[in-house]
Amino acid sequence: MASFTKLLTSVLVALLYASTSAAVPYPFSAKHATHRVRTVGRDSTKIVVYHPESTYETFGVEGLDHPLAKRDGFDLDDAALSFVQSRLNVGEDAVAIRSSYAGDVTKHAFIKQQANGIPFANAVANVAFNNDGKVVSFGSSFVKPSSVASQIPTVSLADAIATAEETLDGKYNEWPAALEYLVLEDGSAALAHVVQIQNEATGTWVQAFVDAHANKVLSITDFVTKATYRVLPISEETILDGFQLLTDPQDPIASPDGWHYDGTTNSTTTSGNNVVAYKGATTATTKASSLSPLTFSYIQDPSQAPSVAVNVAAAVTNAFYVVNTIHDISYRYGFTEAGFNFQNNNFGKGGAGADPVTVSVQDSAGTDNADFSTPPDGQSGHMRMYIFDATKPNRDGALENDIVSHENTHGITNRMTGGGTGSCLQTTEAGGMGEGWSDTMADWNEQKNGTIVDYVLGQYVENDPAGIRSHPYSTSATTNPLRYSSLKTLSEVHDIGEVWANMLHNVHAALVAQYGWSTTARTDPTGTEGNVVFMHLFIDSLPLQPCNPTFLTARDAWIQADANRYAGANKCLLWKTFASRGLGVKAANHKDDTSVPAGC
Ligand SMILES: *[C@@H]1O[C@H](CO)[C@@H](O)[C@H](O)[C@H]1NC(C)=O
Ligand SMILES: *[C@@H]1O[C@H](CO)[C@@H](O)[C@H](O)[C@H]1NC(C)=O
Ligand SMILES: [Ca+2]
Ligand SMILES: [Zn+2]
Repeated sequence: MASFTKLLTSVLVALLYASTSAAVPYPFSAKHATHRVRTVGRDSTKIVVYHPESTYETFGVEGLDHPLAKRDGFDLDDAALSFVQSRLNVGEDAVAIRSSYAGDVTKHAFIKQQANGIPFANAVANVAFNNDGKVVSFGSSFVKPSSVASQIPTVSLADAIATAEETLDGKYNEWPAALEYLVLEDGSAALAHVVQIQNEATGTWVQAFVDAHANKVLSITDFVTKATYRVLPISEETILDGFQLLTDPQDPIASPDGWHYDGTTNSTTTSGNNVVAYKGATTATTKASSLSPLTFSYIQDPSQAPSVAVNVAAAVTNAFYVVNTIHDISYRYGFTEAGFNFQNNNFGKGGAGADPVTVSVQDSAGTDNADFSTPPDGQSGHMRMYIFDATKPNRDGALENDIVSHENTHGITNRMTGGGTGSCLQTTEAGGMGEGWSDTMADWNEQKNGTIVDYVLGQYVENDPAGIRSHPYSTSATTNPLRYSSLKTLSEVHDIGEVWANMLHNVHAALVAQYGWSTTARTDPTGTEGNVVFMHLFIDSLPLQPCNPTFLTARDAWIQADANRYAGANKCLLWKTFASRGLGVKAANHKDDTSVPAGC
């Protein structure tokens, strides 16, 4: 008994420290789960973004009844609202649905806390149900604020916009403004005007929260995931994969009208329902045109600069192909219209349309980089690909499929986590995992057969066999020694992402070793092979996990995704693989644990 009491006390203390600011000594990484420091504007102002920590519970294969379970018929929104009210002991007026949808094995509702009829931006919840109507997981960052600001703004929207434009060095983009509560680190709830600010030249695209009583920028949601590529010494080796002319690569289920019909017209260029790819500033866009009816066959000439016409067309064509292909693959596994994907026309299948991915190839805003902006469902995702200048002639990021896949996957993870808001991978740890998932999608796509090999990203653009990450992704702990505890010393999101991507590389290898390899996994999600199982768990876990997940809650979401789709058949495989890299049952606060549940 005595030891039990002691354990409880130490757990409580750990939680307290984790949620207060100046607790010393505590690992430097303690704030990764709740904070992120953003540097904004001409004066490099630092804004500390705060998200209350999410609690996360999963309920295994059986699931849990919700209060309306006895009722005839199942209404997703009603069931979710009543569950959250009873679980958190809050009234009807404290909860509102943000979005909801049904996937093939789970139904998802995303909920916002509210007060005085005004929603909270950073106090949210998500509930998932299985097809028996049982609750399978529940994430929540709901708060009991110490004080709630008056719901009547004393600062006008116009003044708030002026402040946001000044602080963030951009322009209000006319997307409708909103009034929301924002929980601050001191426990109070501030009232904020929420406005989108953009700056094309600097690549800024943020949602700004301006205090509606004090007229100052309190926080931002950064829609842009930047790729700060590490430049490593140039070696002699060149990696040039051959081009192929593919005929009708579109998936007829995922893209029923092909890649060139946007719901109104058929294009003869690199534009269609899912993707619009072009080179140039937004003022003078150049798409690649088909040479004969829908034939885009431009032979890239590596001896010439990326800027010569044929190389531009080849790069635009390749980016268009890769982004459409990722659309089609992810669609098959659950990133559908209702699941907040990127399409102009949604064919009446739910979600908000008019948001195909726009891809700016050889964007003039920078070099040696790429980025992807993910605003909420209903606004286009935007990818910018740059030229890399490590070689002569320079190389084009749009010709390296893993870089395009990486960027595109930011759109998938930012949309699917948290119900289409684009706001739920904002803390340092969650942003780090965002980088990890993006590398993982490229890794999954480029494996060739049932022998999962070490994977290196970004070899072509840097002309370097070591690529742009610190280690290859590998099942060998010698080749890649990264573990959960590596987060104690890492603070840059790509570095954190490497830890997560390597764990997932190991999960992929373990599943393929167990179940073999499907050569049709990209278009057929019904297979039982390991690479199919892996992609299901990858996509399924995204809407299950809480807003701003940590390694711990994301791991739990994978294990619950397996309970939902495979009745937990891979529970021990998943635990063992995560535990082998320190993310075992008792892992916490970036301390490794290698234990697995009893029975594994
Ligand atoms: C668009 O192209 C497809 C395939 O070529 C064709 O079936 C369809 O009728 C066209 N639609 C319009 C509106 O031109
Ligand atoms: C499997 O793919 C790897 C590259 O990932 C290649 O080296 C190997 O030869 C392939 N094995 C077979 C049996 O095709
Ligand atoms: Ca959409
Ligand atoms: Zn990235």
